[in-house]
Amino acid sequence: MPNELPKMTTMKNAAAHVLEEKESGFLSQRVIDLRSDTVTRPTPAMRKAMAEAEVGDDVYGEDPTVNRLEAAAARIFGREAALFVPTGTMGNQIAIKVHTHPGQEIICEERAHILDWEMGMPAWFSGCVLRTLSGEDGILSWREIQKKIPEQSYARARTGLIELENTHNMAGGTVTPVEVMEEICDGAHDRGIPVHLDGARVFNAAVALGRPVVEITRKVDSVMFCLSKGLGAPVGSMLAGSRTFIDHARSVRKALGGGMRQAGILAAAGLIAIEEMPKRLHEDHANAKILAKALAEIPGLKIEPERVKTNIVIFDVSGVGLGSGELLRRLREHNLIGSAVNEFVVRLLTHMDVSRADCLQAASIIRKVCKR
Ligand code: TLP
Repeated sequence: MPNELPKMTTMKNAAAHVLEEKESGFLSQRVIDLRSDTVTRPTPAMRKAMAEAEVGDDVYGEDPTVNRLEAAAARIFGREAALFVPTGTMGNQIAIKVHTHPGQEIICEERAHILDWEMGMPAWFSGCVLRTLSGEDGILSWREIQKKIPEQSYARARTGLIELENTHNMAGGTVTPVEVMEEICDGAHDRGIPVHLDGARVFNAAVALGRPVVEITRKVDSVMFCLSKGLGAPVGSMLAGSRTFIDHARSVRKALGGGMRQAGILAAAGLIAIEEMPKRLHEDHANAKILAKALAEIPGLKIEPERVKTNIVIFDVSGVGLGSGELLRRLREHNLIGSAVNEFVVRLLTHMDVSRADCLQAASIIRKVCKR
C-alpha cells in the first residue's frame, strides 16, 4: 500500500506512528513496488473528482467531463482535437491503423513498445511490417532512418509510418532531444511519410528537457500519451492530432470496442493528471537518480547513473551470479518488487507512490540480496 505511509506520517507524530505500525505488523508487510509507474493509486483529489464527475454517454459525444479532458489535451498539445482511449496500447494501435495501409512498413526502434509489448498488433490489426533499427540509448536519427526507406519500386513495400518513442521505455527512460525529433519529422514529411509519437511518458521527457510538451511534439502528426503512468490516473491515455485524424481515430476506437459510455468518471481523474501532476515529475526523476547512484555502488551490478534522465532505472545483474528472475524472486521476499527486461536486466521505476526513503531502502535491500 505505497500510498499510505507518507499520508499517515504527516498526520501523526512520526515516532509514535512507526511504533504503531510495527505493532500492527503493517511496516514489515509494506511492499515497495517499483515494477512500473502504472501501479500508482488515484490521489484523494482524483477519487473526489471521480465521485462528483458530471457524466453522459460518450459514444453520443455527450459526456461533459470527457469532452473537457479532450479539449484540455488538445489545448496543451496545440492540436485541433484529442481522443480519450482506455490504454496506451489502444492509442498507438489506432494511430497506426489511421496512418497506414495494409502491406506497408513502419519504421521504429528495435526495442519499441509497439514491437515488444503490443501483441504483434501492427501486423494483426493493420497488416503492417515493422522495419526496425537500433538507436544508441533508443534514440533514432534521420540519417539512419532514411537508409531504411526503400526507393520506390514495384517490388518494395512502402514506408507508411515512422514511429518514435519519447521517453524510450526499454532503453531506460532515455530522452530524444527536440532537434533530433524535428529533423526526423522534416525528413519524413519531405518523403510524404507521417510520424507518430508514442509519448506514453512525454511529460517526463518535457521535464528532462525543460520544455513544454507542445514544443517537443510540434512536428509529429499524432501523439499518444498516458494519464495512467507517471501522471497517476487510474485509467486512460490520449491521442492528439488534426481534426480529420481524430475523427477517423474515433471510429477505429469504436471498432476496437473502445467506445466507453459514462467515461467521465475516468476522465475526471485524467483532468487532474494532465493539469496538476506534471508539476511533480521532477521528484520521480530525482529519486531515480538517487536509486541509480546507490545501485552503482553495489558490486556486480552494471549501471551508469549519469544515463538515468527520467524515472526508469535499468541495470544488468549478470555480475552477481543470479539471473533477473531469481534476483527478483529474492527481492520479493524482502517486500521489494521490480520487473525483468530480459534474463540479466532488471527495471525499476519511480513514481508518486514511492518516496526518496523508499528508494534508499530499495537499494539497501538489493545490496543485501546481492551480497548473499
Ligand atoms: N508500458 C508498460 C508495459 O507494457 C511494459 C510499463 O510498465 O512500462 N508505450 C509505452 C512506451 C509504454 O511504456 C506503455 C506501457 C505503453 C505504450 C502501453 O500503455 P498501456 O499499458 O496503457 O497499454
